Amino acid sequence: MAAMSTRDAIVAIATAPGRGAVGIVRVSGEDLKGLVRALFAARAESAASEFPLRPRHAHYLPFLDAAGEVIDHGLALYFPGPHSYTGEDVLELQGHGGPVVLKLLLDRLMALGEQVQREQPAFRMRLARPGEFTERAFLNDKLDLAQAEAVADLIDASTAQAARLASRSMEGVFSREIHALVEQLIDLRMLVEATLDFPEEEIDFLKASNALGRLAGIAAQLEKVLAQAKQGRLLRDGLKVVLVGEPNVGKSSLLNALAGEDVAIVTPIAGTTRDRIAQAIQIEGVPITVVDTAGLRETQDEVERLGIARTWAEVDKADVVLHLQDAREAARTHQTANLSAELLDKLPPGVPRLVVMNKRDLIEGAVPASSDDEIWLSAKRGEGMADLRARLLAIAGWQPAGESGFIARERHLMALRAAREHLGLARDHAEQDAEHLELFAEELRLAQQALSEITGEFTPDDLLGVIFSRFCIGK
Ligand SMILES: Nc1nc2c(ncn2[C@@H]2O[C@H](COP(=O)(O)OP(=O)(O)OP(=O)(O)O)[C@@H](O)[C@H]2O)c(=O)[nH]1
Ligand SMILES: [Mg+2]
Repeated sequence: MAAMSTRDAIVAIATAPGRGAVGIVRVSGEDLKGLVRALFAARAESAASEFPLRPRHAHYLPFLDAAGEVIDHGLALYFPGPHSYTGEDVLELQGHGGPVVLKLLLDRLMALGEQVQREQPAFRMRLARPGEFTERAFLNDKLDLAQAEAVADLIDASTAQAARLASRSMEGVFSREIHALVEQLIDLRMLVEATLDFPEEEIDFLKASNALGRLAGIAAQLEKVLAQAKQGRLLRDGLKVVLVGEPNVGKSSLLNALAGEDVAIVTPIAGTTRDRIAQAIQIEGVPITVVDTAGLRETQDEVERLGIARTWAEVDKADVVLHLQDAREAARTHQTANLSAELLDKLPPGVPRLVVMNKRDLIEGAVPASSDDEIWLSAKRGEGMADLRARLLAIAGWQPAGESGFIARERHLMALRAAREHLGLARDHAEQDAEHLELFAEELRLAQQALSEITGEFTPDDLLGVIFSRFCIGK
């Protein structure tokens, strides 16, 4: 088989698998005129060899198979390049959304592709890889990389807030922040490099041009972008919260309270939960996966032991661990349960742990006040739940940003942090003395390069491959 080329026309079913009211098959290629003519040959004949589809107009037409039988009736849309999603010619067929109909249409298009190839040997058509339409949009400068990623993030968004921020990134809000930083870096670099050509002036350069002041300004702006990017990353990836504790302390009850429905079985029998149960919830638009686990205790029961092993496996992947305890026990002994030591031992370093004193409705006398690392609540009655939600958001570092902000990925945070580091090194060189001007210039260049990775100007091909392969087919 010949290697996949970016010059091949590509085709895919663009709508989700399964049944739906409408299903879309999409084709993109440098020149699809032959394919469009072949598909609507009957219509072209009747209209005296006129091209069958007007650009960007919806045509209601029969889609015919090779024998001239109707596969479906639907809408055909033709977007000649470069005014299309991919920047190439794009053909979209919108038919009825059944898996069989769409497969028939897809097969028909592939067969027509071969027919066109016999007439125009340069033409080749194949099935699209995941994300390949968007990859072409990127390669044809329709979108930069941060925008292309935002397309996938919009599709994958699990809360309305995440979707809104993805949409803003897709419009270029994040990219513009990066461009603004890059432009300032370029200005400063030009100044430095001009000075490097006149070494006798180096000494005065830093002072005269206020290079350090400018650098500080760029660094401050970068901090703001980084802070927003962190919020964007949180909305994209969410937070994994794992509930652990001895049997019967109310972990499953707390999961149900957070989820607002009966997800997990609750009984007074210790050892009720055997397997982990994950439930997606949201708090103020931040997606959170809550994982209920088997209660931790010594046991001879094989099933329960396997469950407990899974509890520890979940703890390993947690962003936050909620350590549940029985409030009565704690109120009586005035100390948190001694399981903490073992838990602390097994916690991956740096994972925040929050003690949750559950069943506070059963304590006699006053309920102790919740603090930053200890929340007193009643999962059963819902008392104190607001404290827990607020605390989880605080641990996540969530700051409601209103309508501003943008979606971001870990990759972007890494690039921003790398840029910040290079700016710091640049400052160190400049502060030492003017002889370090070349090193200063080099760090500015590296900072710029790190930022450009976000928008894709300096992104290696294999990374692009990884990014686009995570898209869905047909996008
Ligand atoms: N009064 C009171 N009872 C509670 C509260 N939370 C849970 N319970 C009760 O405690 C018992 C155990 O609750 P679960 O949620 O099943 O406890 P668990 O920690 O999931 O237990 P395992 O799955 O066995 O590890 C049930 O009878 C619950 O109704 C609470 O806040 N107040
Ligand atoms: Mg349970």
